[in-house]
Amino acid sequence: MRLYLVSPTHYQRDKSLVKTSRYWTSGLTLPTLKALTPKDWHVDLVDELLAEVDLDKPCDVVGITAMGPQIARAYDLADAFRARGRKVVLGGTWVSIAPHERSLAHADAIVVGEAERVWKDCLADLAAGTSRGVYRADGFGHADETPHVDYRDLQLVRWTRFKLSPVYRQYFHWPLLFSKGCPMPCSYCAVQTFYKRTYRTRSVDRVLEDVARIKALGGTKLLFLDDNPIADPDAAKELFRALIGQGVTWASQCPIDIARDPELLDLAQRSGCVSLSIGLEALEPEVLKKIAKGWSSPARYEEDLNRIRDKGIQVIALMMMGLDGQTARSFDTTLRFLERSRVSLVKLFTPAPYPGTRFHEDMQKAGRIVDDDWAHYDYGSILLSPQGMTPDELRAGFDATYRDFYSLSSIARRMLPVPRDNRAEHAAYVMANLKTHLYLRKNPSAWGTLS
Ligand code: B12
Ligand code: SF4
Repeated sequence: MRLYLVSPTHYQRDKSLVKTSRYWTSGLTLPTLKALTPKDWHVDLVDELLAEVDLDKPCDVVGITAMGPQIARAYDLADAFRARGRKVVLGGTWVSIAPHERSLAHADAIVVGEAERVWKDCLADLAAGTSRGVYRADGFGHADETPHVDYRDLQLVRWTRFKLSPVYRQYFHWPLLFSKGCPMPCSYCAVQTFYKRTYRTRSVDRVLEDVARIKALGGTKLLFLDDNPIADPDAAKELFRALIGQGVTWASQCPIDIARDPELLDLAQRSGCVSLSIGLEALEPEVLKKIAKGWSSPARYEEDLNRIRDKGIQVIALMMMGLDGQTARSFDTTLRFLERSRVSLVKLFTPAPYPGTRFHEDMQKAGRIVDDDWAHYDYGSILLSPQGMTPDELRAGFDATYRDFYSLSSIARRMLPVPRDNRAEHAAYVMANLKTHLYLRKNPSAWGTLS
């Protein structure tokens, strides 16, 4: 039997597809699904961000993953494959937490939750010409049940460039997982919804095996795909101690709490942490409370970010604009805060009511969702009617904050003087700032594709 695993890209407003010729990392979804597939299946993989999906690929089953706005493209691809007589399975975060009937209209089966415990049954049924429709993974097994992937299956690595170009070797980050899920309650978050606020860590030995596999391919720059690698601080400390001396550097998403445990932050730095993406979201406590993120205590943000920066760790701040309680003045306050805190990069998000989250439920009840087209659930489309500003003010403030943050004067304010430690990493972030500056000058509303 033949299986074709597809990660779609997403549509731009003119219906063209977002494409790129290189990307700085690669998800683990498709390689993991391949590793979970019985060995008598032949498996092909494709990531549409970089390559073309072959609708006429000879295969029996097509498995399609989807996150965020990819879902619209995933449905179109599913329809196209089914029109050609292929059996289609949809799975992933969006499919799992959004209303299932919407996905079932485009697929022979959907997998809800992690594939680990249901994928083999689903494939066996489809091979036998039957389907239960919804294959629901009940509960979550130990995180070590997630198989090792074959890193040669990563779809977004440019192998020849990796071999030949030292610049590309600095650029590409090798993905791995330490933990799965998050116990925190942020109401807008698809991760805690998908994992039902559970949290599990893989054993340190399993992670070190992945590190060894990556190093064997010549990789030393790691990206933990975790959403919250420090939710169990003792487990995180054990991992960080084990990474010291491995000769790797790493980046991850991480809550701000890492700055509030000196031992944890110190170990993170010593184990090779060079950059953290931190969901700060908003600076006003009452705004954060409304999205169940009051625990993040924004009054401490500046001090926290100083501590992280003092360790030579770059900060990528993730901020939401247009939340209830924010006004047109919030753009300026946010920009000044980001500059004072000398944040290396920022990603702005308009609030996105992902179907299945509590935030979606709240906004739907309040009749505030103004755009129900899932193709628009990207970083910056206006999906909700804002309370403290008009939609035009939100659009203008959002675009201006991006433009001003990546202006040359702001880059100088944030990135100079050059720190004593991790100078190569710092130089890479200066370059990333300059490239974003040029990109935004050519494409002022390019927030949908900034990542
Ligand atoms: C890597 C990543 C990316 C990379 C992907 C690069 C690539 N193409 O390879 C980049 C940076 C491009 C990216 C972009 C975006 N991402 Co993203 N991303 C991730 C991340 C960090 C890891 C994904 C991963 O590899 N996980 C490891 C694998 C093993 O887990 P998994 O994907 O969940 O797969 C398991 C199950 O879900 C299931 N499964 C998944 N797919 C399928 C398919 C089938 C057929 C089956 C049977 C099972 C199945 O089985 C798997 C094994 O258990 C996740 C966070 C996370 N915790 O997963 C977010 C995440 C998936 N991204 C998300 C989002 C929203 C986005 C963006 C919209 C931007 C944004 N606002 O963050 C964009 C949209 C991309 C686009 N082009 O349209 C959300 C999804 C929310 C939702 N409701 O869909 C997540 C959960 C992050 C979050 N904090 O909310 N992302
Ligand atoms: S801390 Fe991050 S991953 Fe955890 S629930 Fe909040 S937003 Fe989601």
